[in-house]
Amino acid sequence: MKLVIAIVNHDDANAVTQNLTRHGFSSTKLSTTGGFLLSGNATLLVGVEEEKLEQVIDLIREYSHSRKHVVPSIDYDVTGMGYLPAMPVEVTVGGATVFVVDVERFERL
Ligand code: 2BA
Repeated sequence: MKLVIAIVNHDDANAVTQNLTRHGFSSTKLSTTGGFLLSGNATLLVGVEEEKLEQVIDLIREYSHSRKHVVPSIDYDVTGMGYLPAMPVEVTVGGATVFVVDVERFERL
């Protein structure tokens, strides 16, 4: 068995989980925060048999969309006067960041 850990945009999370459910996959959604943008995203946990792993990843891919975010940035003023405003930086987020790990043991107790 594998555990898929998928970080997706908060706005895509319900579409991903609903379509996983529709195809017979259980999932758990956690509310998380990205370390760079410090904005909310969602982390999905999906336990799946190895032969169905690619189907799960395909569904996550299908329902996760990439987005562009503009991040304000600041420059340090070398004259020592402090921080200066600088050009905003555009970053592309997602569709999904996916980790797949082996599950040593799975039980429903
Ligand atoms: P954030 O950490 O908020 O990052 C959002 C986006 O900012 C990233 O999109 C990437 O385009 C950019 N970014 C992140 N760190 C950067 C840096 N040090 N310098 C320049 N740009 C940077 P994604 O790569 O699609 O990542 C989306 C979210 O997935 C991340 O949100 C984070 O929550 C998670 N993530 C990505 N890579 C990860 C990793 N190696 N380990 C754990 N979580 C990860």
